[in-house]
Amino acid sequence: MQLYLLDYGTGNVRSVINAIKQTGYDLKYITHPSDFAKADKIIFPGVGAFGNAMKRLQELGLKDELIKYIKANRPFMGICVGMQVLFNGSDESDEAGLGIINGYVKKFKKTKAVPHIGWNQTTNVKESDILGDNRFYFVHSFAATVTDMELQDWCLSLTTYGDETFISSVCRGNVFATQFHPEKSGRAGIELIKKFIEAPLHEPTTQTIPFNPPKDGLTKRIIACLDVRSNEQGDLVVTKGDQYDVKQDGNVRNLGKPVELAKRYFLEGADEVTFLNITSFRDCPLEDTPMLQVLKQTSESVFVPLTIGGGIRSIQQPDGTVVSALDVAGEYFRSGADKVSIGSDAVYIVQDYLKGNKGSNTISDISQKYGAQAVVISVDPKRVYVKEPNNHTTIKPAKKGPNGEEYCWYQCTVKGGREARDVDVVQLTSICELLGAGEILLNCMDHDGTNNGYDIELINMVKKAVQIPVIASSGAGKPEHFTQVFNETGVEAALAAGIFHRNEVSIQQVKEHVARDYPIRL
Ligand code: 1PR
Repeated sequence: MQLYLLDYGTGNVRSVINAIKQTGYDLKYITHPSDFAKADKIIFPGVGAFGNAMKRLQELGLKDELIKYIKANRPFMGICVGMQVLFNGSDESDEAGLGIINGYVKKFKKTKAVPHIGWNQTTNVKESDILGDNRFYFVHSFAATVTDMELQDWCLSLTTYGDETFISSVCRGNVFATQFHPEKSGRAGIELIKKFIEAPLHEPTTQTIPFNPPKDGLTKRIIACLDVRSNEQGDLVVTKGDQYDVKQDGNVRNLGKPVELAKRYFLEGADEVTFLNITSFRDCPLEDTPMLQVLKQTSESVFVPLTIGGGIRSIQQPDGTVVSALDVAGEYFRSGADKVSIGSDAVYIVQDYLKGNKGSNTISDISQKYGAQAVVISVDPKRVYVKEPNNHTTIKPAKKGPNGEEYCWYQCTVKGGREARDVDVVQLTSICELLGAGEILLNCMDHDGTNNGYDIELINMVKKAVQIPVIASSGAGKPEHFTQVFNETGVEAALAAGIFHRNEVSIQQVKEHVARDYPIRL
């Protein structure tokens, strides 16, 4: 059996390759239209945006052969955009799809946070050897709904997000595709890929189970964060600051090795892992960036989404050439990142935007090429107390300032909190959303490393300002803090670092506590 992977050269396909390797099977790559004839099975991991995927298939001369291959009912598995392109088209682009399924992919209504990011439940509407009801990792803003008989014929499972039920997988004969990412869905996902590889050939099947919309099963996400930098001995270590100060007695705190810790958190049930390169403002040639190696190694054994932050900006190489931020991000995606997080550059972009410069920028560029879901904005705000409301979004906090100030606003910083800018969190996050960001990672310099709980007032302010998912960060000290932040702010995810690194609280303990009130992947 010869398995082929159809890679059209954008986004993170490393994870799919690693997931296939994990099943014990080998793969080859479709690089030429003649390769289709040699393939027994094809996996098409569509990553990025719909229009870009279709354009690349056309440019590589693969589109027509792919259509012929699928219409001949030869074994095919599409993933995410690899499923969406089977349809006639999508709200995301004017490019036509492959036209295999006579239906259309639509944008989610903004009655809930969009993109839909996280672990949600699939419910089968057909008997299937390949897919049972299970929880898988989704990340998308567009989806197909069951609108007519043709789609019912294709629909294998349904999933509900908020007020919308959409098709989470399709199957007809030997053509199978998922809206979710099996390669990012832990053990359940690896098993699914293995089943596709080992499945015997099938004839088209018909619907057997009634179409009842399932309940929304989206879980709250618990994310482990690793701040990474070199220590005095030159070793790359996971460190952790108190209010961003990572040194103790003059030395960088060393809490472990990045790849080993990430693996530990995956095995302990983290829903995602985030790496932040906290000394990224120092210049370093792109090929020497140590985080690229960390990602490559981590993605070999960690099958949940990986975010990389720190240094997503243009880089001047030693020979004077400049690598654009878009190309830097591309290098991270190819090394195994599913999302990149932009910190300092997001503040500079918003400052420019406020001055009236609304031209192209890193956020829109990455979003257009790789999809909004791949662009996270990491915010490093500091609370500033004032006597009177000023021109920034100001609140009256529960506790007054040190000099009896009744108001405060949250000022954005750059370079890991080293410099403050005249931009507040509401300006930053709402403008970044407008420019194409898909998620906010909301740190808080005042609460970082304190173990006193999240800054609920800050998080509420940002949550109200944007429609995209928000990850609460900084200050978690016990499982109750996670439940509290979900209850009091409605955020989609909560991140912690210190308590996990110091083994004070386990991811399992956090999840068991949150599971009392919310769906959670245990
Ligand atoms: O500006 O795009 O190069 O990105 C730099 C990235 O590095 C930003 O995401 C910034 O948040 C991060 N960073 C820079 N310096 C530090 C530092 O600590 N000295 N990390 C730093 C700060 C805090 C979180 C931490 C949470 C949870 N990030 O990483 O994990 O606060 O901690 P806790 O649970 O222990 O309280 P760019």
